[in-house]
Amino acid sequence: MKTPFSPTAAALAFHYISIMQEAARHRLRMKTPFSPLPLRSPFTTFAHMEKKTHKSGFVNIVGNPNVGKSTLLNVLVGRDLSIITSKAQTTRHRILGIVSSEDYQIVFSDTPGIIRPAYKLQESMMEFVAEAFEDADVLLYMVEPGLKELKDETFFHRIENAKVPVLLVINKIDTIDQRTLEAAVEYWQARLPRAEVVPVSATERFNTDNLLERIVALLPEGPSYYPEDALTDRPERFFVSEIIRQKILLNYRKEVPYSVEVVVEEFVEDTSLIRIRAIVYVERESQRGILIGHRGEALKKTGTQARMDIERFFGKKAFLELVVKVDDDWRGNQRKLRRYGYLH
Ligand SMILES: Nc1nc2c(ncn2[C@@H]2O[C@H](COP(=O)(O)OP(=O)(O)OP(=O)(O)O)[C@@H](O)[C@H]2O)c(=O)[nH]1
Ligand SMILES: [Mg+2]
Repeated sequence: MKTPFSPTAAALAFHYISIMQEAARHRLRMKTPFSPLPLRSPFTTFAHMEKKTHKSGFVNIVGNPNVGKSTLLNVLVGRDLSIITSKAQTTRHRILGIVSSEDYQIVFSDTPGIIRPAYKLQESMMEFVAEAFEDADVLLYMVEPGLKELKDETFFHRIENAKVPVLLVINKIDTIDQRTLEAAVEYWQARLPRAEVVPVSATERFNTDNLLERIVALLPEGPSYYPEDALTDRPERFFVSEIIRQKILLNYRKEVPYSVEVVVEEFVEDTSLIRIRAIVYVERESQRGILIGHRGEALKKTGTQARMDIERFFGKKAFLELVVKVDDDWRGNQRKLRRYGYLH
């Protein structure tokens, strides 16, 4: 069942009840592969021959760290393009996810969570966010329950004064009750009166179909930017390095994962196997030791986990070699950041 979108707080709260009642059925449905794209009919009908307007545009997801931006991108695109962890600052790049149908093409952008930069890498990350403000046709400003404001006021002003439609997406509504949701909706409607408030749960896929419908309604008319079968702008190596970095974020603590950059040196694919050699750069010798661990066990575990995800991602067996090297202070060095693709 589809929950009709309504921008008013009372109606949203009402629909929220029915959303929650649909939860069990929804979860069942999600056991089948998720496809956000309308399936094409193999038959030509007159309806297909009618001249319809085509819509297209950039829909850029911005917000605080850890609110679920990458989770939403993956749900809307229907593929795990962006890595997800419970740690803040998981995403470091702007990552495109493209959804095409006969009537529209949406180019979604996942972006790093907005922070006050403390070092050059974070400055570059905030540049990617700034670019996402520049070229958006629709802005998705994502928040989570708890009403945390953006760390950077200038970004908030840009949302307030945006010339394009803003959808204020309250994510993680599975974690709150109805009264809290109502209060959150009222708060955000008062705080950003020009934005449309859309509560969702990305992990539970509550209301994400309606969000997609709203996005399509707000898209400008225009031709596709990318070929219809394009899924992203990133090469295969990027996804390999991100999967490895995700396992490092999950397996190591404190500053270690944030000091890591992964470079895929070799990616050779034949009919049955992908051979990958990746270098994991850290900033100091002590971090190298931590990464490798006692008798290399920590690195081995990370490598195995990464290989399994790489195999799932590409649908093929993989051989993964990980090498750890030190690259002093790379996060604060302009030249090195350029080499790693953080500067244009
Ligand atoms: N309960 C709940 N958790 C969610 C939901 N969406 C995302 N999460 C969790 O929130 C955490 C952060 O998710 P991400 O998608 O990595 O968040 P992000 O905004 O991309 O984070 P950064 O890249 O660090 O800015 C993960 O543990 C997700 O599983 C949701 O709808 N409900
Ligand atoms: Mg992210």
